[in-house]
Amino acid sequence: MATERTLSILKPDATRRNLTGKINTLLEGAGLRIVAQKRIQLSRAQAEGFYAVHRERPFFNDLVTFMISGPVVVQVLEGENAVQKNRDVMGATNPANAAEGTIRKTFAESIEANSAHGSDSLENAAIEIAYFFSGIEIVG
Ligand code: IDP
Ligand code: MG
Repeated sequence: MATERTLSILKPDATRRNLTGKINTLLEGAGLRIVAQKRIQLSRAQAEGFYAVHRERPFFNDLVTFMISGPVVVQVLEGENAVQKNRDVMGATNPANAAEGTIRKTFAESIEANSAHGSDSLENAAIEIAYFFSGIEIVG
């Protein structure tokens, strides 16, 4: 397994409930290292651009509205097998289906307000990281 980088977002439901530290404790506990991080307020256009692959899905407009409902923390995680490891720690998209101890099982409010985002492939991780960070903002 290789060292990878992946994009993580702590969503507005997590910042609103002051859960960023608790969530990052789970990520760091799994061996993922936060090598870049910033708290930002997404504009509608920025959220639409980030989720462009979901444009045709029925939940797209609601998702974008949710993602701009408060600040998010965008961060780059680094570690062995980081893309899959982050997904494993997050758990299934729908918290009702997420395994015990995962971020979404523990903290998510709903299938939409599910506390965390994680890139779904190494290829998408590179695209998503570049959407938010320049090279000099990532300190491994
Ligand atoms: P993922 O975040 O687990 O990769 P995706 O299918 O990529 O899941 O969906 C992106 C985000 O869209 C989810 O994390 C969730 O916030 C939202 N979402 C996904 N499916 C639904 C749905 O059926 N209803 C409402 N929101 C959804
Ligand atoms: Mg996804």
